[in-house]
Amino acid sequence: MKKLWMAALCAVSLSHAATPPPPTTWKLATGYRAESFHTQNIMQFSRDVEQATRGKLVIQVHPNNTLAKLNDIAQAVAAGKAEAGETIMTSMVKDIPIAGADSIPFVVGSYQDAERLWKLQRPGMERHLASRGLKLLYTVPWPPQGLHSSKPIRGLSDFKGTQMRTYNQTTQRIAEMLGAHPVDVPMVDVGKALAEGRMDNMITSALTGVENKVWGAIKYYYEINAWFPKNVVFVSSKAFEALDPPARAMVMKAATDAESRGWVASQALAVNATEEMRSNGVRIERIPAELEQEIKRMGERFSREWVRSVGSEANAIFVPYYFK
Ligand code: PCA
Repeated sequence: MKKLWMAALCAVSLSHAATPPPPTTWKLATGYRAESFHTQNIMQFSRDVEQATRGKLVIQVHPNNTLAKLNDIAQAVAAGKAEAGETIMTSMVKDIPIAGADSIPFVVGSYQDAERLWKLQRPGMERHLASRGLKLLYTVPWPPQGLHSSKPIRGLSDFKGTQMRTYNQTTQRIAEMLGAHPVDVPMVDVGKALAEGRMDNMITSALTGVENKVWGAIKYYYEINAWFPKNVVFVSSKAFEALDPPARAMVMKAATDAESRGWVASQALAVNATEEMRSNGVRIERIPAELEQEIKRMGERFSREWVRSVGSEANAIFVPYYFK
């Protein structure tokens, strides 16, 4: 009898020893839809982390502004409302001016240049995020930003008085320079804003056009390749440091993989999205050469304003970008 009891006790304590501790769970907030390629990439990142840590770290993705609004995500993570987040880097420019370096018109004209710029921008971004209690994990660019319009654009006067959709300070300033009225519309509401007649044109990727099926109202798309903005994924330093060193290394490895995967996906989608716009009846055209010159001059004015207002940190990025 005594033996039986002993055996039963051993079995109980063994089963206790075999029960793994509950996983650490991170909530990751993003302002984009679950189907967006950025979010899909985050979901793969989350699966990779879960697999590498054997289920010890679970990252739950909360898409579509449900946990925090796109522009508030960095603050929400810093304040501990979520452990991790993704936002478009330019949403941080008020706090971290160099976050805007990737949205200066006509600086970057290709993915290669975008990558070069990111290498120069990354150390400063890491430092600024760290001082706000955030650890940068990775970035992925949106496809190049083009001009979508309901009417053909032949000259600067075609922008005058139009409702131009904006998504950050850069696009707002550009709308002002063009003499249009800026209308702030989150990416996920673009279809609705078009249907309600609240906007006539916008500068964003063809991919965002496709995701929002803009072809009911948008009839023209001009591939002006204005800039390549990036989304950035980060975690609270506190949550990151609470992991043991092997788990931290696994998160960083998964982040590096997510960055490479995302850059490749963005490039492939850029081509497909323009074709999809075309096959839905949107005319893909070139803007007249003279207008292109005028818009580029505006871009230069914008960069001058930007470098002047940001100062030495801007020079630290652009001097090597242009001269090395
Ligand atoms: N789509 C996002 C940001 C850049 C892009 O291509 C948007 O339009 O809000």
